Amino acid sequence: MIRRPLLAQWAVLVALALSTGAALAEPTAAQARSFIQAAETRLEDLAIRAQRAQWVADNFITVDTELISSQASEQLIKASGELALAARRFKGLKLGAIEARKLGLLQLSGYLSQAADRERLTRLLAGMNGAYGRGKSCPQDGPLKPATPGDCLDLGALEQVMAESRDPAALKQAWLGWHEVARSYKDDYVAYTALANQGARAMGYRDNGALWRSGYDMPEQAFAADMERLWRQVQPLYAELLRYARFKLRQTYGRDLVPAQGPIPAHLFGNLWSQSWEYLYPLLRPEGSAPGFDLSRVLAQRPVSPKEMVRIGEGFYTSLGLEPLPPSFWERSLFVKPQDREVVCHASAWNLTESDDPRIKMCIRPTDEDFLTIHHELGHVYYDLAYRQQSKLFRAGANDGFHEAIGDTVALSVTPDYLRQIGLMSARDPAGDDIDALLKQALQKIAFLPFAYLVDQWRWQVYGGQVKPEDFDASWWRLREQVQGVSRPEPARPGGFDAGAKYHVASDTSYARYFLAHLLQFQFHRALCREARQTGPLHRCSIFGSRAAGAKFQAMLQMGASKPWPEALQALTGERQVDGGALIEYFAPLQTWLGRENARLQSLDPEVRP
Ligand code: X8Z
Ligand code: ZN
Repeated sequence: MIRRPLLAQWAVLVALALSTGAALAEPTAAQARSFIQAAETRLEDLAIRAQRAQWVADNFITVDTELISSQASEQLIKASGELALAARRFKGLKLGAIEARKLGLLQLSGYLSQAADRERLTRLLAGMNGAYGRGKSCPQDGPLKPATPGDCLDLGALEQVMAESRDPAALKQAWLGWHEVARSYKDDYVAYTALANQGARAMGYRDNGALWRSGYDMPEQAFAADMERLWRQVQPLYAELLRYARFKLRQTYGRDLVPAQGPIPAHLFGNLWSQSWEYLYPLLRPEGSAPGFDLSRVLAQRPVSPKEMVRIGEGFYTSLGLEPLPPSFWERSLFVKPQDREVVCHASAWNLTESDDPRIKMCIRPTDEDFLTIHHELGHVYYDLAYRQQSKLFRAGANDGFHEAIGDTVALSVTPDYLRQIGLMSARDPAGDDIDALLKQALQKIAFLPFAYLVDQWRWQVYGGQVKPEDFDASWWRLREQVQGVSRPEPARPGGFDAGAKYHVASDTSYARYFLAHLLQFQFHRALCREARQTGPLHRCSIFGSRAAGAKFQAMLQMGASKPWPEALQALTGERQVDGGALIEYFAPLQTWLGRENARLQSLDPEVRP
């Protein structure tokens, strides 16, 4: 990235030359090595400071914590930008594979030369993050009108309405209420993306989207093409599921609300973003099937406390031979939503030293959904712990999709058999049949794919300048209608920012990672089941208690980002490409069933075209 003021650029290069005692013009391999070492030390220190400040800001949302956090982030992006720029000096030098990889990783950063720009960027980001965390809807009438006038619903309460209510008016009100929140930070997002682009361009990237796409050990255009290939591979399975959902939603909500063709209103999927449809399960259950096991009911009835839920999650990892979490994890994590202050409840995992201060932050409720999210977050924690012996630049996932896939892989092994083994389910509890279980799983994993695909399709267009601020909503809904098949519950009003109602847009976290993770986790699961000598169908396999699977998993986790990701994938699975084949194999019995069931439902509801 380019354009730090020439003077400052010069100062860095001179400092570098002085520190190594060499001429500026001809950098040597030895200089490159000492540059990398100094860079790692500097980044390590600043990253920990920035994360600690953000931990506090997310746990205590106030004007001051936001400011402190953005200042610490400013120091970090200053350093990473300067180092990215300085790393380019070694281009073309013959180096070992490790040094060359580290120099490449260092350049995956934007560069803003002006302190004022960096400060603005980090302030805007901390502000949006805080606004999202504090976001509320305060209905004055309608079905959600509170008993006490002026009471407001926070994100958790609105999500609960979406999950539990079957009243379309209440669902719509909750949906619209949450989507209003982002309107307040649309201008900030516009200003933020302009600065991020400026930083990316200064490092020679076309825009910040190109910078994001460059983090996958292949040319950025190849990554975009790969995403499209993968979406095409799994799209037919999604289309079958959506078709099935359409028939069933028409039965529940009527033919006026759920059209025979074209997009279905987004507020009917049990989730504010229609990204996971698990709460539709009671409506979509296969007719005549025995109800499956309801983990949420057991967790709430026993009751199992949030901390115990995390302990159970830890128990899965230790059964694979991974280490127990340190005492500090239990002391410092946030498991329960505090009543007396604002926090960012969106679940996250943290590591606040270079090695051994892992934490999670979650507002845990006793639900199946949160139980699985705990496994997801612990996946991040165990990845962090596994690669702690690596040097700073390699202390990361093989790519960000890997990081998101680890815990989900483990959660795929949370089967009825496993729940019986640990006593959460009794021998008498019905396990439900396979189709029932697969449908439940598909409502999370398959329903998620188009959403996970489109979030960054949209952001790449924003960063690329193809989508202008005045078209944010129109372009967002074009994609959601085309890819996901869902529509806005009512026409957008000018100045809205529906994409910003998603945490990852407000916090500028890339989302392609989750799309990759949803394919990778099935590849990992298939390989680990093989390792655990499980020969049955993939959806019944649990690797619980398999040291062999654990060792194989751990071997990949320990690699961190030290090798291009295809090597990490190969170490675990023998494959070198992300591929939807394992997911398709997992859901094969359901796909066959959906085909038959959709044909049957179509004969009952012929308005819906084949
Ligand atoms: O954000 C998350 C995790 C934290 S990395 C809870 N997820 C995505 C989301 O909530 O939108 C997990 C699945 C997708
Ligand atoms: Zn995650």
